[in-house]
Amino acid sequence: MTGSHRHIGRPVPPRHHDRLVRGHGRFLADLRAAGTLHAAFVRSPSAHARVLGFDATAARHDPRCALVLGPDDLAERTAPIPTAWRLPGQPEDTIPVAAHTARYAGQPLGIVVADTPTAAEDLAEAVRLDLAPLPPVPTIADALAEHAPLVVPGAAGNEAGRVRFGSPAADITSALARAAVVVEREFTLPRVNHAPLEPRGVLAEYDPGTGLLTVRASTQSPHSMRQDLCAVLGLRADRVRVIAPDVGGSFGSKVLLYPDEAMVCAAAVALGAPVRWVESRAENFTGAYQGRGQRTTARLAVTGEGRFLAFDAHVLADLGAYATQAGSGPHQVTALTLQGPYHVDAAAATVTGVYTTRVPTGAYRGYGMQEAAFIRERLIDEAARELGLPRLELRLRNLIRPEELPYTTHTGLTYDSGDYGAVLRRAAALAERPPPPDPPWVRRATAVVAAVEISAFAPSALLEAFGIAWSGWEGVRLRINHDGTVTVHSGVIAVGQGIETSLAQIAAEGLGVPLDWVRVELGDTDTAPHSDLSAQASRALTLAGGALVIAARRLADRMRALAAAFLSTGPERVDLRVTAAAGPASQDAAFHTADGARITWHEVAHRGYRGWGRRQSTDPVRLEESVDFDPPGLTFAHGAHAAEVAVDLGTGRVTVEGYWAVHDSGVLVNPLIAHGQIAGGIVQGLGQALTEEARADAAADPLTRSFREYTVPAAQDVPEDLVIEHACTPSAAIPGGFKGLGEGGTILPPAAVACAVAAAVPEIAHTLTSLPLTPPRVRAALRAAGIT
Ligand code: SMO
Repeated sequence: MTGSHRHIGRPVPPRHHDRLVRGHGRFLADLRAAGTLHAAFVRSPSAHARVLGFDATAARHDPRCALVLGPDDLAERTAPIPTAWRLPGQPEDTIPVAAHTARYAGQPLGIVVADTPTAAEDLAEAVRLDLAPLPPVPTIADALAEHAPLVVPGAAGNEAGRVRFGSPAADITSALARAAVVVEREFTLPRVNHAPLEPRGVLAEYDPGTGLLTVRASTQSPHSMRQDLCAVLGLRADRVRVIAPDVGGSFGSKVLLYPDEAMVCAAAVALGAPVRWVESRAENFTGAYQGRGQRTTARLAVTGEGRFLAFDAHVLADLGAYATQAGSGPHQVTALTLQGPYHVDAAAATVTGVYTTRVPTGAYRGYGMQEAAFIRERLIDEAARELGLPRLELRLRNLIRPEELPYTTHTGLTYDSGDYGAVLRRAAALAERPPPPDPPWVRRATAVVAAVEISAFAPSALLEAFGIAWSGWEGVRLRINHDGTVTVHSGVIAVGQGIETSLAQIAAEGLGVPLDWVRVELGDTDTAPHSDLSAQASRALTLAGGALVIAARRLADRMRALAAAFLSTGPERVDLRVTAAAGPASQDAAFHTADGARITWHEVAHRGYRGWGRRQSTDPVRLEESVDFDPPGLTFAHGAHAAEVAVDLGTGRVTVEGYWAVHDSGVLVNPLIAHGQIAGGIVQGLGQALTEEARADAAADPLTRSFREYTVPAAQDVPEDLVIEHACTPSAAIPGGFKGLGEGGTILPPAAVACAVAAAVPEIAHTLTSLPLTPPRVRAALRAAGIT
């Protein structure tokens, strides 16, 4: 029973499933503290206005009211939220908590605290705002128009800085000159809402006696929230504790500290009482940062034989009213990953950040890579059409071959491992099936697309090179307790992805103990190792998991050495075996020698704790290991997706009838979790392909404020044939060989669906450059092409 991989690779049901299904989850709205007061916000009804007055007299005189903080009060109590990732030339590097000018509809201008949530909302509505209107700047085009109103007062314009990655301009020019065909298109990737099942929320408790602020928040990143709270509230790090309870989805929307979250904490400090806020769905649609939002001009140059010569793009990024810590980040990643899995003589992209008077944008699952894949794969299809080459053939001709890895792209990314061609061919083969008989008004086709995914977002040196003020390393603390049970602490957190189960599997595997002896504790800055990025960027499993592999190996060796000493033999002569046992612990683990001597795992731990080691040497026996892991470089997962679509020529409705995905995510720790992650990502990506768009009107007022106007995929929208396969090339950079897979599923669906629609209806292919492919948009294209 000592064979390797008893736990890694097993489809163990995720631990949180049973707990959540039975109603034992503890989400923000489930948390109560004695004497909790409730917060509501005074939000700007207008996208752009100066706040001349904030009159809370009526609210303050109401007996239900505990506190009101308006812009002036907040200015006294808070500093702005710092920005960690800036564009060169960006005029601002903070977001105010105290705003005297509203720059987007829904921006929080003040907070009201009362004894019930309803009272807080009533009193917030009773605050009288005196607003002097300023002209709205709803779109990128409006922002860049001549004499456009300024979003940032005193700035030179609405450009929020600019950066360029990739080949020198001369290389692009010479590649273009050699091209037989140059395809150039403008792409529009609209803003989208993350729509997590659980909106945001904060419960802040301040103890005036100890000066300790304890914040429970539906966040993706407790440590960076603590850092930002310290900066905003002027508090010491040792007096601020941030805890993430169960988090019901985040997808990038809970990465950063928001002004309204900071206001809840400021109110708790002011009152010396617990203050809670649970975001409403409407607030989430208007006040939570959005994803994507880009207009990109891009071109692909190819030879007559279909060899790629150049990718070249200019990304205009709609950052919204402020450049958040992750505002330009996704768009920079679009520029960095445009080349994808292909050979090309030159590749370059410029990113220009643009301020508009809409809610800021930031991270969203797929982080700029979905945008890059859509642009690249559509360009390739358009080039294939112009050259008269089969689309799959054109891709296969240009894919980077496995023997060329490691391969460094023009933007300096070094792809480590995988077989891009094998994965693409497999996806194409899976999708092959005879078409059903369709009525004459239906056109049907399949497309196959490919992408490389940045995972294991680190090392710290790389983040520094990109000007990101965050570290990339991840730490774990692994402890064998006195009774032999195991506790893992990590700074990454669970957001529903199952990381607590995967980490338990890695620890159990490395130590050689039963899985249920391992407990994983996450999400508390008081006990977790430091983590800047935590559960973002497909990195939790690779980095915390990699650290855990190292820690478990060290502790396993130490336990073995101890056991051997107790048995008066050498470590190479003892063998750890897990056996069935009677009693509550259904399994037992013991070290055995060939001649029948044995000592249980529990006893080794117990005697180790009793100080046995001290009698042998001056070092105490330490059954705890802390490992900080900063990998040598990025690890790249990759995948290919095939979509079969049916296009109704009458209605313009696109139905995804089949979907096949092949991913190389390295060594899979838990195939069930891997499947769930990728399937969930695919469905989320299909929503962005077909229905999702966070719209606003000409006054920059949000038009999508609920699930009535903003349609996410429901169960009946998931293709009946949704097939996921894995090719597992272990990562050489990550102990354990893991690669990321949290975002992979989301990256390719818009590209796959749009390319399949282009194949089904080539007459409208050139128009398929904007998402989502809603029936009105497709119908308009069909009509313009004279098809309906
Ligand atoms: S978009 Mo993510 O939370 O890296």
